[in-house]
Amino acid sequence: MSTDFLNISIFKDVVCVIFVGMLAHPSKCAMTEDELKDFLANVYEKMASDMCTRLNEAEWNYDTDINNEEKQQILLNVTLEAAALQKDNWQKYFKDLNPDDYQDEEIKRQVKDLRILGNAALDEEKLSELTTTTNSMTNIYSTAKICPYTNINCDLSKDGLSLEPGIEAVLAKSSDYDELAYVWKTWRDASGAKMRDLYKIYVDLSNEAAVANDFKDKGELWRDSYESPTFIQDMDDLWSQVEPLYAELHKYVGNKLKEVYGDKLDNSDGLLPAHIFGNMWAQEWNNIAQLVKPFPNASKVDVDQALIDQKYTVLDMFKTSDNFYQSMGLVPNDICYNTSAGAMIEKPTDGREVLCHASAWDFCDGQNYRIKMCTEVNYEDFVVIHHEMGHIQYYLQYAEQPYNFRDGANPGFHEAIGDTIALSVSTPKHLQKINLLQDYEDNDESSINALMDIALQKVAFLPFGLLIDKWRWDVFSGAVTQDKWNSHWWEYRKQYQKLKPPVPRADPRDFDPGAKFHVAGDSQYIAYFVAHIVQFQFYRSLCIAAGEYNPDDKEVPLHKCDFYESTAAGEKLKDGLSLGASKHWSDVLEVMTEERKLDATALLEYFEPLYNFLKEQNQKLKL
Ligand code: X8Z
Ligand code: ZN
Repeated sequence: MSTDFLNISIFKDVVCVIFVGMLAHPSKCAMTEDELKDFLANVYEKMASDMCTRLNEAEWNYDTDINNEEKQQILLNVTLEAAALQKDNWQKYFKDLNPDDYQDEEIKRQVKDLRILGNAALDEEKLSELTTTTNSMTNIYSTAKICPYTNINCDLSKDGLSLEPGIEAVLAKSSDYDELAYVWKTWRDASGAKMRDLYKIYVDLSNEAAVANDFKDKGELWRDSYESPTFIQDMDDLWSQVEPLYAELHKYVGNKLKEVYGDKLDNSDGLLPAHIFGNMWAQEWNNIAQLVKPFPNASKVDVDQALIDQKYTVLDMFKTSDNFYQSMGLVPNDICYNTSAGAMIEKPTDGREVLCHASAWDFCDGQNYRIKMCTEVNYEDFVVIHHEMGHIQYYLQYAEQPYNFRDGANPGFHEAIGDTIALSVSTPKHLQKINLLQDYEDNDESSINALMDIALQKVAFLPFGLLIDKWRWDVFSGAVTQDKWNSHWWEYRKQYQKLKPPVPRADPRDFDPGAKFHVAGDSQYIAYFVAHIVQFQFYRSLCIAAGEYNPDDKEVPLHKCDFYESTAAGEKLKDGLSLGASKHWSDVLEVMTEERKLDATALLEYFEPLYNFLKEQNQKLKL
């Protein structure tokens, strides 16, 4: 979590008049290059960092005790205080700055950033309403509970299941078609449907803030962080590259699920019901791996069992992940999972309601970094730990950058780092090294099984990663009106994921997008789509650096590379991460991969053996 989450950055309230004597146009209060450099380094840096620390502390305290009204009030107060200060200083010093007036590339980049006020552009009353609205949606999402299938008229306060771990566990483990449909529907009734009216307030106020920042709407403001005038087209082009692979996976998995569910499952329209993929949003399908395994008799990866057998604790999983990062010569991550230093790595049992969705925090003081996660001992969470550790490693690597550059090269880079590491960790080769996989025989069949496991996470995710923000861009721009919000959502679910709802949906009763954390929580999502593409570019490059992959030697496929203990790979990663946001992401990508564009070729290279297998199998189905 950084202050961008609140769209606020803060600097010291210095008095403009101190610069006036030196300025050519004192009325505008613009600073010369030297003055601005001096101001940013010696005044703004500390002030912005201190306020960022205060905001993160207030946010942390609230997120880890969300029914505490006092903490909610403190968060609101700090948010308003920060915004008022930011706005005041923006009016005095930054609003008239023009990047073209400066020579130094880094100063130009900082000026571009400083000119954006974000939500602080709203007056106090409206900012207060927007903050309260977003907090209320997050609160609804985090405290929503449903009755168990076996006791549908339960007393929610006593027997209600929350998303983590209760509801997610049902989704992951049950293959009772009707139970899954019940859980799928009741979760949406308890979460999304309850925030539809709040979402309208949120959209209107967010748009108002965006317009005050000279953007057409909030979607355009969000897309600005990707610094690409063709961003929407870029995303569509990436989707075109990967869609054929997704289509084969969808077809193969659909046929396997048909074998499991028989007549209950009607896929005659080419669409599959969204509730049988082991995940509330069908965004990752790894929990149904056992149902769709291509070669059930070949060796398979069952890390869940190994973790249990070896009596792993949550802390052990964090230490194992940290060990991987350190093996590459990266900075130890131990502070972020140290509960005495404030981290929350398990769901509290003291009655507090917390926001369980995993996150990694930078407290902007160069000392405090924390993970907040309701971790369970299973392979899925082991992978999420690596994801969160990637955020922390990024924070640590760019800690020496100025405040404005302590950020990802773009939001997708931030989401990709831990996933890149997890790609290496998830290879059977590595899992054997750390003893989480035994009796594994490496052959063509087990390789396809292993690759399928990764495809169920990564390929299955792609259309979901794209469609959430496609939908929000349409909402923010007004291309879809409130009376069609939910049906528009399902048009995209059908078009991209080829999924349909298991029970009828209707506007205005239902609001299914709100049943997803990032929609309720005002967190942009296209970053994950970008991350799912670029992590394969990173992975391929690190594999080459580690001497684990040679693109000209087809004998050793990309998906078998493990760069554990490779300091050469570690150096490559450091070179990119330490730049933070100081350069355009194309430049950072070049440092890390020698490529300048987002491109799915590395992803396709990685999955090539599986793609060929799926095409061949699906072809047989037709005959
Ligand atoms: O939200 C997350 C991370 C925290 S940044 C756990 N992810 C997305 C999600 O859960 O929907 C990681 C993958 C996609
Ligand atoms: Zn993340």
